[in-house]
Amino acid sequence: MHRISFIEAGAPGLHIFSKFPVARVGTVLLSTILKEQGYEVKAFIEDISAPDWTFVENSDVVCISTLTSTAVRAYSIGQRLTARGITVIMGGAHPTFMPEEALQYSDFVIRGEGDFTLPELMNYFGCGTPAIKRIPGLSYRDKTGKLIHNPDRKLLKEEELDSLPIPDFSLVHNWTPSHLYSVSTSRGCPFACRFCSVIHIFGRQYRFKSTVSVLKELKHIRSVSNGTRFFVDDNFTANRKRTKELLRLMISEKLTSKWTAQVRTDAAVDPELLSLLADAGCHTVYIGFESINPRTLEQYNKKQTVEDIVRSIRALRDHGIHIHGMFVIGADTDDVDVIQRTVDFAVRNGIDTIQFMVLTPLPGTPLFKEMKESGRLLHTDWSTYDAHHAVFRPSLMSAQTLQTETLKAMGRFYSWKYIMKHLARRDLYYTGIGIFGKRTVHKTLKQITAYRDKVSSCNPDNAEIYAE
Ligand code: B12
Ligand code: SF4
Repeated sequence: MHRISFIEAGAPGLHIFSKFPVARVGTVLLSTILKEQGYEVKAFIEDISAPDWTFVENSDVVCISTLTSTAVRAYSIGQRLTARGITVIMGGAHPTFMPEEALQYSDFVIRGEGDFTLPELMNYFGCGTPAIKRIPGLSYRDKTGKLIHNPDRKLLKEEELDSLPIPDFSLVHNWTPSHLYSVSTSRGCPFACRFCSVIHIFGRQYRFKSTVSVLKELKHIRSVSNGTRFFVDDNFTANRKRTKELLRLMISEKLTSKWTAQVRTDAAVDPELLSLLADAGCHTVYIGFESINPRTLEQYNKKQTVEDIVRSIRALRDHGIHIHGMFVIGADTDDVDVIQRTVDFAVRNGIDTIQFMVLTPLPGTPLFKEMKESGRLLHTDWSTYDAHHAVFRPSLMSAQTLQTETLKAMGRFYSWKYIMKHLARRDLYYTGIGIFGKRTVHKTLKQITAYRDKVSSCNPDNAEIYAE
């Protein structure tokens, strides 16, 4: 077992980031861990470029990382490769919650964090130790074909996160230094939003890497690229004291070229933090605003108010930090009017870019359990669980209305006015996003009839439910 391919299965359709593909850290990190163990490894991120199938088909082991929306693609690759006798291992957000389904298309599933489980499995392949039943987090079939789920693996400790290698992006096929660099400085989240699967994979406690090891990674990236960095942490400013320390070090080490990060609205209550973010090169923050409907914020268990949202927008803008606002539409408390008011809100408050997502019950979340148990899921064609399709029966409108109106609202935001405004300022970045946003909406809207047919082919009753 010497040659390994790592594949991040591609997105089923367009989304607002399609033009700027971002690798998930897991793909590159796990590839690096295996390379450091002496394997010949190549990573293929389908959203960046098509895999080199000759290399893949001549690999001893193929690892596949998949989300729910990419699972259909991952399964088709897995099926093709297992049929050729290649050992296939799957991991990531979807197989973690659906290991039995994923094992129909693979030989092994690694649930949760794979940083130690994967090397242990590779050791087992090489020398039979540790015994397979002693590898936590592993699901597989035994010799009799029985499905075995070993106990969960404990989440990595902070010192273990620090011991992981710096992800080597040169392993990524067709990688260029101008691509976005994903950097993870923490894992986990103490909140419990009902639609989110993060805490069910990474736990409810923030686990931070030390500022020393983050700084080392940032210096390494600077030595190989001038590309933008994206801190993929679910909340980059979770521990303000620690973030400030990191930002000060970034400033003193002149690691201030453009970067972006995900934060919550509470980052904006601290003016010192905002100044440091701006001085350290933070160009844009991605914030889950989720809703402008107070009842929906409560339903989502978001633990933030509309006032928090408005205040954070003002404070961030005052510090010259751009905002990518993410909204999730379709709660039982949302009617069509909320969709219209959300786009008005985004325009009025000067949010730079937005993403309107249709509420999507993802396996592993309380929302999924609830929708499944109450028979509200229209189907489980995972390729449409991409937040651009309505896959459940909403309370206050039809599924078709939810889907089309959410897309149209996004189209109203990325309007000709938006595009011309940025063009007049010679801001090609936002002009490009405007054009791409508009095109994404247009293309996705055109596919609605095909989706309606697909939905009704799963169950004839769905046709009525979808459009009722
Ligand atoms: C960066 C990011 C993005 C980027 C890049 C996405 C990409 N390349 O897919 C952007 C912004 C474009 C994006 C878009 C979307 N995203 Co996103 N994203 C993330 C985020 C914030 C970080 C990913 C990351 O690097 N994590 C850190 C590393 C360490 O974790 P990891 O990559 O998952 O890998 C670890 C384990 O999962 C495991 N593992 C992973 N793969 C494999 C494979 C093998 C073989 C093994 C053994 C182990 C293993 O081991 C790794 C190390 O411990 C996560 C949230 C999160 N905290 O992970 C959401 C997350 C992955 N996204 C999610 C979703 C829903 C989406 C969208 C569908 C909707 C949206 N929010 O826009 C789209 C779909 C994109 C697509 N690919 O089709 C969900 C997925 C849940 C699910 N069940 O599918 C997540 C978990 C967030 C959430 N709220 O639940 N996303
Ligand atoms: S949506 Fe964000 S804040 Fe809420 S649980 Fe998920 S990661 Fe945490």
